[in-house]
Amino acid sequence: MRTFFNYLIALTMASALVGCGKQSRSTSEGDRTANALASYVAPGEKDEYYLFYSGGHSGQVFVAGIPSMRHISTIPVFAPYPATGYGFDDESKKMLGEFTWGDVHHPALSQTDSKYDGRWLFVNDNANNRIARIDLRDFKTHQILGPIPNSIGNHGSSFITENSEYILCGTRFSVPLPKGRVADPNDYAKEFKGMLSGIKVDQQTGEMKVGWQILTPPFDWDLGSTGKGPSSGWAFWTSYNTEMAHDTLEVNSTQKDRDLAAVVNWRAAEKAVADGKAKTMDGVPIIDPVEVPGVLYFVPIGKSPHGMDVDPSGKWIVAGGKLQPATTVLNFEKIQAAVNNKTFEGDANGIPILKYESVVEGEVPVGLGPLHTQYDGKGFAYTSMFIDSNITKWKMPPWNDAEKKDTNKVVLDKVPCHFSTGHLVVAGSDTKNPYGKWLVAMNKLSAGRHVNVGPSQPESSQLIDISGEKMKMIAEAYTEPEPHFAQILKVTDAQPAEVYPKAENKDPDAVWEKTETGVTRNGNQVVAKVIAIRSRYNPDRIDAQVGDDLTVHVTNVEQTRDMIHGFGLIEQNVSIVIDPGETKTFHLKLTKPGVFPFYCTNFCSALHQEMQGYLVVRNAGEAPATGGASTAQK
Ligand code: RUQ
Ligand code: CUA
Repeated sequence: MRTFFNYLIALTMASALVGCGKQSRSTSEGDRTANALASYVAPGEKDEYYLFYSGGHSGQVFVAGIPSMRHISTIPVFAPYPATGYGFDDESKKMLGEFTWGDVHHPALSQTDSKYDGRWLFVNDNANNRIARIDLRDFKTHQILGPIPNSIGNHGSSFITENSEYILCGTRFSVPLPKGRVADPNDYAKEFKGMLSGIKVDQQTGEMKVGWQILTPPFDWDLGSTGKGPSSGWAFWTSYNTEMAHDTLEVNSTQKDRDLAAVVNWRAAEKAVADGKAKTMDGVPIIDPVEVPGVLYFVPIGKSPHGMDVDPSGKWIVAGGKLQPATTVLNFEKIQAAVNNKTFEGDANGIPILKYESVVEGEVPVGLGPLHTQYDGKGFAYTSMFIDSNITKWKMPPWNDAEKKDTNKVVLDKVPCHFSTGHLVVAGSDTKNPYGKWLVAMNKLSAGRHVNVGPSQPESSQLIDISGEKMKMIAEAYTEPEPHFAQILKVTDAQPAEVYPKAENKDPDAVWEKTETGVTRNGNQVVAKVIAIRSRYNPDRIDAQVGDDLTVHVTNVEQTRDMIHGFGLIEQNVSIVIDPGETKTFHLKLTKPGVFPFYCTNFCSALHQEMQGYLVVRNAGEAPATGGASTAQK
């Protein structure tokens, strides 16, 4: 009896120690249970939202579920990804071009009437000046546009307009233009130029092309967003380095108390091009806003700003000042009045600067290091605080007189984050009807939030419930590096396909019947048309010679959900993956003799291991032992 009693005490103490040990017990037992249940998605149940988050210089987009925060999919975009065969077949190889990496920062879901329409997701590449389109029908990358001409450092992007007419992009870096021209960085202010680009999106196909560009002084354009409602047709970007410094930016670009943000009338830009007011550089119509007034204005924003986010009503625009303990709230109606009445406080390089006092509604003392602001559509804003490591909730205007006089009064709540939050995302914040409910803080430094896996500490993001008056920290999860911005889409607002229907396969090299398959030769061009089906390839032998150009088309003829087959070719650096109903093609220059087995990489059936075949490569002139197998195999 006594022994049992001691055992119980020991057990209680042990569990208390485990609980209290390294973690802080700031969360009470009851809250722990409630929070766990809030993010718990039981086996067999599904998440309510997709979280699409940027994978930074991994070049990929990651999909997690909310509220579980489980990583459920990786969408390769700017880097090869053997798991889905991306970057190995002809089509994706061609999309990647000469690059094997990109730096994804800001995903944007397509919109119709300022609401997510579930068609596409666009992402920017900060590194190689590109924009990619992911189709939400198959969650795959279908187009990579770029490098965009006259544009270097595509960071301030991809900001989508309210009906997905354009993806708007701003340059982080400035260079002498056109690209390829060399000037001395000492002549930065005179010789270097920044650029804002409008990437036109075809409404039927989603196909992107460069529409027009607006030449700017060499400020470093930063984050931005697009207008809606009253600010429909406008877009906004902050900038740092209004000083136009070209070295030691840490010091030299933080001299002025205020930097200039861009206020762009993109409809006016579109019209200026239609009216023939643009010049052409590198094939793109370019507007010089000094010669075409009404397209670009500047507005001063507190020291080294970062995010600039339009609220769901389209009336308020909030900019975060990294080196100022406040966000600046601009009133679009006042911007419009200042534009119309020419309430300027001088100009910068010939571009009018709107008078700060005439357009600002107030500065909100949200804390230190405000970066980005998101909205719940119920009148509240949430700002990420890099230095303070928290999220601050505050009340949007309209404010009463007391609040206007002392904006401390509109700061309502703070929740600590771990650590140094960069972006945050509220579900649907950039639409006119946010879903609200969930906020994800994407933290820049994890500093020991996970068990130690060595010096490279895994990143972490935190799920916060914003449905109540006070924010509630619910869960924390690993996020793939390097998370920047994200978008949250209600699962029911997308309609992904389960297979590629056979009737929609328009690939001229698709084969569906055994009689259509085979290997043919024309000179040194050898073409194999192969069927993949549980659990074999047809044909399962391809004969060729050293020096041949081999083209292999593989069609997965399955029409059953999740019946994926792969095609891994040994020692030839080939990994393609074919979804049900899909045809994929790869090319190979055969340089060495030998017998190279190929096999299915995706577990497809009990006899998946048996799904294999041979590529037989003889030296040129050596007759095939099987007689004619290299010209026709049925
Ligand atoms: S930036 S942490 Cu690349 Cu989006 Cu703000
Ligand atoms: Cu097909 Cu495994």
